[in-house]
Amino acid sequence: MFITTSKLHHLHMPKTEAYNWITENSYTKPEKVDHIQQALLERWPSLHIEECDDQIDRATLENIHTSEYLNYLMSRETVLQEGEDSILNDVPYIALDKEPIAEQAKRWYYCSDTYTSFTKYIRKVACSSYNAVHTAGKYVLRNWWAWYALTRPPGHHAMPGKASGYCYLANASIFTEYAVEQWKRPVILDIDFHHGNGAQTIFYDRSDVLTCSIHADPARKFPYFTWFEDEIGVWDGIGYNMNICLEAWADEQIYLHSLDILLERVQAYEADILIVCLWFDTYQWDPICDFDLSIGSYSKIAKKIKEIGLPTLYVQEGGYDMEDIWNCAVSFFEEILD
Ligand code: SP5
Ligand code: ZN
Repeated sequence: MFITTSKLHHLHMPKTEAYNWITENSYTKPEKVDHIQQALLERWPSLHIEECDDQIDRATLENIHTSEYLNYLMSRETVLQEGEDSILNDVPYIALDKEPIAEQAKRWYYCSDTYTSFTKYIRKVACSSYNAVHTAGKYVLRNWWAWYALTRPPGHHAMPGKASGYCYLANASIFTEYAVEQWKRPVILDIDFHHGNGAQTIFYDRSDVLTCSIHADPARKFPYFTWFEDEIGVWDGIGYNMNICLEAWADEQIYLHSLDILLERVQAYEADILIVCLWFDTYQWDPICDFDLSIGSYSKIAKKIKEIGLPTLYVQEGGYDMEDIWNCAVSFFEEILD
């Protein structure tokens, strides 16, 4: 297995996020990916790591994102100060469907929550993160069996015109669209604790991409508004979106059983490339999530995914426990690399 990383991710270090009108330190720490990289290198010293910059074709992004949103991301570099994150400076508005002129109101048009901070170099950093996914993905298209995009920021909550849930560019979805252009038949399997609402929204009316997600029931957790089990797609997409929502304290047995159900659907779909939105916020000590998986659970999850036998791109999403996150990663990839 090989790894790509986003060279520029340290340029994005939001300080704060707000929740119930209370400010907390941001959970999206750069150390997260650094520690995982270090742990994987210690375990597999000859691991090949490719660092990616922000040189990515805008047309590739525009397959998924709106032009005005990409312009907004780009304009942060001139609007924001070094080290500034704007969450507390902006007054919350209910956004309507037209870009406001006032700078302090734009945030609510281009972002749907109070956790996701725009920072000065966010365009560069988000492009570098996507580039890591794109670079790894292109190897997988050539049938290399496993590449891991160890990137930051994540992507699976980003919408075509909005940032959300610490995500800015819909990394996995942008690459999936690229894979479809290359005549592939992809599946997105999202095993982050939170629902992969970006991919669901983007591919909801299509049958050329299967989207599957296991996540916390949105009746109690982010992204709250939709993404329940009865959402199975519309028009051509009916039957090509599958959600499994789990209750708090879902343990290994329940989780693996849910994964079996999704993987059965994946196999029936006869995909030729698997894109896994991966991460370890399903871990029992994650500070903002409530599932009950242990470090050893990740080997078992990896084993089931590997048994599908498809060339696989692993895309980094969430994961907020800073003590054990790299143990979870080593446990997962030990199985993949065996
Ligand atoms: C990629 C990803 O995992 N995004 C997750 C976004 C979840 N946002 C919800 C954050 C709420 C954190 N507040 C917890 C307060 C505990 N004191
Ligand atoms: Zn998550």
